[in-house]
Amino acid sequence: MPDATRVDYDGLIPNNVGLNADPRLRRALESWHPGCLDWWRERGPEGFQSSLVYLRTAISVEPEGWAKFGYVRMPEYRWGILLAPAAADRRIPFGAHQGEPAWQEVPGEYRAMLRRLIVVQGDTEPASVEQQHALGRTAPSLYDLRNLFQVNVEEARHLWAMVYLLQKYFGRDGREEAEDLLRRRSGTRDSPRLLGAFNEATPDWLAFFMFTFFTDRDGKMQLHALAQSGFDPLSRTCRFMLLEEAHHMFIGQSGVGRIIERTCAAMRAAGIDDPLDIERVRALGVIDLPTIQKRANLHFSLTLDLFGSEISSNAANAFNAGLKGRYLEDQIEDDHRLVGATYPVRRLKNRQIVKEDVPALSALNMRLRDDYVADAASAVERWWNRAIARAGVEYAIHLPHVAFNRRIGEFAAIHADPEGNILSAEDWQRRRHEFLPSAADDAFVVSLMRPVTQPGAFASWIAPPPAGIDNKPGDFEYVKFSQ
Ligand code: BYC
Repeated sequence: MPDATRVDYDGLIPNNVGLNADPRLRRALESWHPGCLDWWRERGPEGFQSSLVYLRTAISVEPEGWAKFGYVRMPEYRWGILLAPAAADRRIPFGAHQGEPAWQEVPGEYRAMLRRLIVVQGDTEPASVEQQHALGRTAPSLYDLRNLFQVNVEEARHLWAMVYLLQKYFGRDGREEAEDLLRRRSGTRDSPRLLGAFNEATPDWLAFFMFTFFTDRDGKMQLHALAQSGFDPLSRTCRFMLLEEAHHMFIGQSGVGRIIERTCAAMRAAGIDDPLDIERVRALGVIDLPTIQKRANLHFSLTLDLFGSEISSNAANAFNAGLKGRYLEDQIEDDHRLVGATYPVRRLKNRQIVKEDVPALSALNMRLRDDYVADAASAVERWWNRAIARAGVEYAIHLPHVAFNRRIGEFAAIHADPEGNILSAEDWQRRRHEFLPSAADDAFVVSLMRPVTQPGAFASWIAPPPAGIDNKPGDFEYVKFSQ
């Protein structure tokens, strides 16, 4: 087995998986690479391809010092294949095979299920880059522009990570799936991305920050669940990806936090006490808090759909097979097989939302979703509501009920308000823009999106960050445009 702590940085593809000793795999990856670059040029960031961007690149798999910072042209970014070091004598932590040695090769009986999980995960990575394609044109600062590009190159690296697994472990059909990952396109009718939220538009920077707050947080939960996998290469890949994911959520929580901070400061300076006095707040060139709440409602509900249905035999099978575990499975104290266990799930019964105990195995999507909701709710308090309270404004952002605005699962059949009260179709149509952004709300946000490209300057609607990336000073030139 190659020494996983040593990263080979000399070849075309930096890696710690011993690519040099595996010519068949190296050829497969090298022949996929040009198509990936074509995809990047076509659907990656629009413009800026020859700009120098101050980016973080993963260079090691040691927790200390795993990345370096420096100016890079994005197409020259070193998209490496990096797996967290193997744990000695790792065992399958859950399911019917619990306690057996972790698989180093694909278990034949679970091949299709495993491939599906890897393909779904892989599909989200290029999808998010496509969704964010045009945002560089309207960045509110060079700092934010650099953060967008950092997210984009790392999502592309995560695509590489899943393509590595497909090409190394799934032969010809893995190679075909790898091609398909470059063929599908977010938001298209003929060849959409696999999961709903990854076909939605990201039309402005508030949407980008909400996406990295809510949807990247789903990424965190799903990667944690896959990091528990008994298929060791998947586990190690996801463990390393989680290192990068943390920064993406930071960008989301601090991004919205900075918007809130700016709004509240402008309201205070103008003597506006009522956050619902939307017209006056908007006239200050900042985003009113109720619009931020509506955007949070939208992105939260779209993201809840990514957890699948309330009752899922797919999730039960993946757990039983030892392929996908629970969040922090290795810290849970139970039998890790869930024999006879139950879990309380909110369900729709006779048009009422009720809690019902169901077999825990079939409720695994909901358990992960509950962990997600708790994580998101605490981040809302910490990053957003504290900023509002600090400014002395009376308002709080709340996460809506899980039945609100759903397309997947039982609640797709009903309409509910953010408190979880069921609404008739007429009431929903009449009131939906109390809860979700209207075309006018969106048009207002888009009207604020003007590029700010002077080092150290920020758009009117967002506060500067308290600290720079890699401790750089406030006027650091994070992106140097091509001449
Ligand atoms: N849209 O049994 P069910 C990230 C399908 S984000 C469309 O309830 P299951 C990132 C489902 O495929 C994390 N279809 O669902 C973030 C199934 O179809 P089949 C991504 C959907 O399978 C930001 C059928 O409905 N990773 O990394 O238990 C930027 C019945 O479904 C949807 C993963 O998701 C939907 N929303 O759970 C960049 C982890 N939901 O198979 C990156 C891997 C369900 O019967 N994926 N369906 O034809 C999984 O674990 C599971 O596939 C899901 C669904 C959790 C997504």
